[in-house]
Amino acid sequence: MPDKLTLISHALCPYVQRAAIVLDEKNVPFDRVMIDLADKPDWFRTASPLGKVPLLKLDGDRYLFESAPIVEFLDETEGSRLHPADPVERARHRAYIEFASQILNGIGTLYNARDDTGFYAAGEALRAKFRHLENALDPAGPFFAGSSFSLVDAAFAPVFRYFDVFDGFADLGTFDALDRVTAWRDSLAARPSVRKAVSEDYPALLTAFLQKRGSWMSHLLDLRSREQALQAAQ
Ligand SMILES: N[C@@H](CCC(=O)N[C@@H](CS)C(=O)NCC(=O)O)C(=O)O
Repeated sequence: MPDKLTLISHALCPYVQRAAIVLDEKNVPFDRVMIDLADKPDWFRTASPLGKVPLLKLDGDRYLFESAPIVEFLDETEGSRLHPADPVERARHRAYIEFASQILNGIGTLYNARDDTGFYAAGEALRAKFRHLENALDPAGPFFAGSSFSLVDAAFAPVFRYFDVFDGFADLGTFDALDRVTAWRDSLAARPSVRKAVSEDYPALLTAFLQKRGSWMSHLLDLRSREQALQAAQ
């Protein structure tokens, strides 16, 4: 293994967070290099065949790309295993990591929706996925598979982080009456590795990103800013 790993990152990327969480869970010290995805440097284009973060720099010119192989590599080479030993359970965990990626796509659909119809339809599609999760979770909690933190938890923590920001200005009701999912969300939010995966200004950075989408969500944020300005003037 190289002396120190480097995680090639972007401040808002949920897939980068997966790798950062796993590195921290395994107590692996690492450096971060931030990429401006609107102006990708040449070395990044060479190292990242898909032009995406995360990349994990091992040493010299050796990079790994794609979050799933990156976290599995870390799981195989560092500390105690976060993936289950049983092959069926492991396959199931991989499937739910993909499920988390599909939810991230749904979150993109939500924040890019141009009007209220598209926005609430995207919200309802997300809620249906969380309704499914309510029954897929180990009822004992606090994590996806019970007492042990797994790679599925590392994949879902960045999903829930979006809703921590959305909750400030949109009443989506995504988790209403989904008690297990809500408890899971709370447990993940309190986990030190999850807290450390982003910088303190993450909520402000995400809000600025959402404001610029020209979408229904941008409109809701605009309404909230106007309300706050009115209240401040009173
Ligand atoms: N399947 C990839 C998804 C990574 C991804 O979508 N990264 C985004 C940022 S969150 C990216 O780098 N986008 C830049 C681009 O597509 O140009 C993974 O799991 O690593």
